Amino acid sequence: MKLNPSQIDTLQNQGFLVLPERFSEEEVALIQSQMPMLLDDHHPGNVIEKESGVVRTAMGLHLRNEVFAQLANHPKLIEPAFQIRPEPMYIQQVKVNVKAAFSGSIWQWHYDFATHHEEDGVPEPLALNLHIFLDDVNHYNGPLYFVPGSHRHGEHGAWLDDQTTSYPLWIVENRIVEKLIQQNGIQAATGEKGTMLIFYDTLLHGSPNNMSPWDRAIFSLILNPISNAYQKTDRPDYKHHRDLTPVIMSDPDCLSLFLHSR
Ligand SMILES: O=C(O)CCC(=O)C(=O)O
Repeated sequence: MKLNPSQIDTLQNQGFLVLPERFSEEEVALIQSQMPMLLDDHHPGNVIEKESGVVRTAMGLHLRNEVFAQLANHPKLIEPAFQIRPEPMYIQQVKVNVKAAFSGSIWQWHYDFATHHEEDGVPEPLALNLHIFLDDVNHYNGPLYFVPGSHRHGEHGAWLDDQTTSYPLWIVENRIVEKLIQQNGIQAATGEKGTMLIFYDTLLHGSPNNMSPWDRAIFSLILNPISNAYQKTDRPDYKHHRDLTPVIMSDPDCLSLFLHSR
């Protein structure tokens, strides 16, 4: 489950890495099967879309559900994370960005560190974002757009947009985005369900509305070195968990128990 040298190279050069067929169909089906009850449970970690009223993102999931508790320690996610950052890390955030058919809305151009730094006082851009596609992601159902190599430009200048969507986000001005895209291009991260994505904290990214008839749910785990922990606790725990217990890698079969009991 380790990354090979060429995958590490790609990650370092592009700032992101796509790993197809990382999770099996059965594992994805198990994860997906947990979603209806989580989306229905009126938890404050469920953030509702401004326009449509459907859930935009469901957060704090490892504390709300046993399958997600196991998934957040899964070696397919954790082993490459330790390869990239060989030091104790804590679970900063665990969510599913739902982006439902016809109604899931935009994530503006941003890089995650702006929010982590401004809102939570994280000192350095060392957090890793680890995704799993829970649906097939194509060019039409709101894939993430990345600007390859933009993580090497450091911080891009950001401001807090609490108007465009229901989720306040530190975003990057269009003129800076334009310059970076002219220099580096733009790439959509697409792939079949079960695909994994890893990206760095200063990588410029965003995603468009989902106007298609296809749902596009993506699981996201953010890990941050304990030595680089938050210094502010203004946001709720589900947006940046306070628990600094080091994440440990669970058994590769950690989801099997649930698979066999279905
Ligand atoms: O789910 C998406 O489309 C984008 C999410 C994102 O950019 C983020 O969580 O930082």
